[in-house]
Amino acid sequence: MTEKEKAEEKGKNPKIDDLYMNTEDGSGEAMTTNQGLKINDDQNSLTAGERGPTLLEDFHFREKMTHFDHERIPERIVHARGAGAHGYFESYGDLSEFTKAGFLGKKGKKTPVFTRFSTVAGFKGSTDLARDVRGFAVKFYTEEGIYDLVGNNMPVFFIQDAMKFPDLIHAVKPEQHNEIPQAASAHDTFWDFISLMPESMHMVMWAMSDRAIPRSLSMMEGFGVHTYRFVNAQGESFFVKFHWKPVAGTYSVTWDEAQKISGQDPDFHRRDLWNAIENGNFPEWEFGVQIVEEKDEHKFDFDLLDPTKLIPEELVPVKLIGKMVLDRNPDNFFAETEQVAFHPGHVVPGIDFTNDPLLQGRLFSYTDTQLSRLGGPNFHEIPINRSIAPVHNNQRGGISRQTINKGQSSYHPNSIGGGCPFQAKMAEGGFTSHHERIDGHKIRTRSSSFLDHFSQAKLFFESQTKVEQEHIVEALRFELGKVMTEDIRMRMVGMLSYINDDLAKDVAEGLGIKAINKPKDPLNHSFPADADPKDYQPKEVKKSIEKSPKLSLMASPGKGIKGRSIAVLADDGVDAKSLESYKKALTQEGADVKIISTHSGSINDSNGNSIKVDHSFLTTASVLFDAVFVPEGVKSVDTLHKNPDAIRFVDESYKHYKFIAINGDAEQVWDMTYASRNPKPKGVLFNQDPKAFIDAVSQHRIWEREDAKRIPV
Ligand code: HDD
Repeated sequence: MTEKEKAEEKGKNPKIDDLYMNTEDGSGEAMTTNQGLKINDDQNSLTAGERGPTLLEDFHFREKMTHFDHERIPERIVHARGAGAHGYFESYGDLSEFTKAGFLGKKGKKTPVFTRFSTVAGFKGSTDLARDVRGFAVKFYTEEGIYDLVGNNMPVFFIQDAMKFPDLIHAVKPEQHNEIPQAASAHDTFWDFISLMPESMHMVMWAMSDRAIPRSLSMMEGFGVHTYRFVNAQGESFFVKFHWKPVAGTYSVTWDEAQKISGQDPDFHRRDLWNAIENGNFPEWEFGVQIVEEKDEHKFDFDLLDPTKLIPEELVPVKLIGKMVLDRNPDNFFAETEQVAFHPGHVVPGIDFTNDPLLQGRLFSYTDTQLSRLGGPNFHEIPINRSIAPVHNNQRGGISRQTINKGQSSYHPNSIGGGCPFQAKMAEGGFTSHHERIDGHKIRTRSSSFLDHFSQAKLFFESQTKVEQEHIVEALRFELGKVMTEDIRMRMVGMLSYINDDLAKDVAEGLGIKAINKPKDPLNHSFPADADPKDYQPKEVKKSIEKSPKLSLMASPGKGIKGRSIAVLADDGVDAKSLESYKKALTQEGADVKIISTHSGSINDSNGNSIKVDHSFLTTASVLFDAVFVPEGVKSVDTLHKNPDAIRFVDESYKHYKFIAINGDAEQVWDMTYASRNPKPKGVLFNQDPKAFIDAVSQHRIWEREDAKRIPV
């Protein structure tokens, strides 16, 4: 970004202005050492003679090499692979009845945010399309300090107590002896752990659903997971669950696509987010809350403190209270996306914690992990982590301290410094913890209200559409099929039978398991050594709701085709009118249209105009697009229909339930496909105007296409 562009951006987003203090731009400048000394030769080491050894004196070589040698920091133990963006949060209106949080205050109030999305299990260099939970972490730079909402794209979690987090992560990460497999839960140690952990069954249903393979980061929901607290100015508290609802709707890819995308473009999600922002198609989410009054804490058939449970939206509707827009890519991945440090314990007045044992453990872990990841206790001074609210306290020193604290005293109380920095009264914005009454014994145990492990797993599975249920079965067949230990597969199938008999039966069939053993006590292995296992076994409770349609991805469609990518297959001689009318209409609706041909460079249309080719069949694949259009044009069609890559492109799109538009003589291309054996193919639009295609693509996929699976590509 030039100085001029920077100047133009100034004042729009206070956090971006704050980052400029540390932003460097070398354009038009001389190269220097880190000490500011201008460099004359950055290519050759200082040597003794033309062919002689390098001299120790070469401070420039040593500085350059030393810095390079230390460029890396430890990657995050979980959520290592991620992508982030800047933006803002805008409040829809006054929420002071429930919370005194200023950023949720008056209508239209804007707060800068930085949001990082991530996969959980894979290493930093792994693929975006792993079957995995996605992290959804938002840092609000509020006037009252940093607020971090560190959530996921699924509203529940695998375990109920943070004590088990290291075990869960050791089980899911590549196995310790050979570091295989990368970014995948489909291996023995994960399913070994899960099969002994009935509390994970609800989350397993989510993780095996299409939620784990989103089409785009901007097409997934986000959840705070835990029940948090809102506190208003009168000190009254409310339980609250946080939601992010994508304006673009919730959509996924198929597992076959996900695996192919991982090879074709492991940066698929990261690129999609980057391009959307660069193209001005800013991803947006509405922010919602489910609020429960304190008096209603025990009115549900589950415990609000149990992070393996959600509150069905049919029981407590989501109230939309604001909107987040991501409108600016980072300038530097390492400085911003890699060094950003989130922590569920970063709260502002008006937001507080509950005693959810998973949340309580997280409150320790996040600061602790930054100490080794970011090298010490001053990571809050790293520009991306720096609060835009002023920071004053008596913390001093530590590695890489940036702040120059003035004055003689660094303790409280003091008289030398006039008692400053002073403690702020509540009325001045001083944070006070909610005055919750606590009365109990010091014990290590699990509340018996946490023991219903299957009801919501069942609710989730049974609330999915038929297609989604099929995908869950296929996912489990795949994952458990990769498990080598027979006993683990058997145990898992037995566990599934507690969720739904058909689910267990269908998975068993795929695994060639003839008889399902419904495991008996002890089904749960999480209990103290001296306890009676019987006290810890899952208990079924009476359900207050049989179905929750909102749990289906299909319940939240978006509108239009903004951000979709459409492939146009064309070659020399493509009909100018056919191509242009479609391209114009699709682009106007915000789609990203790419011309794909037999070679890179350019092609000539029927009017002799040169058209830039975005990709050849060699550099792209159907799995990277949402839909495909083949325009007419004698010569173009003649070339394409003889090209096996073009035919495969169309067949594969068909296999993945994508809409296909064929114009005029391009039917010859269609006729060469395997899919054309079906005389009445669903979702293939012959000679229709662009509007019909746009309406179709806005539905995302045509799941009713029964023969899609039969395509042998
Ligand atoms: Fe966590 C990172 C979300 C449970 C310990 N977590 C991390 C990130 C997200 C989440 C989105 C990445 C933040 C970023 O982009 O930098 N974690 C969750 C959710 C959880 C959860 C939604 C359950 C509701 N996490 C959890 C537990 C523990 C941790 C129970 C440990 C007690 N999580 C960590 C961590 C990480 C982390 C090890 C790794 C990097 C980091 O914190 O900064 O401390």
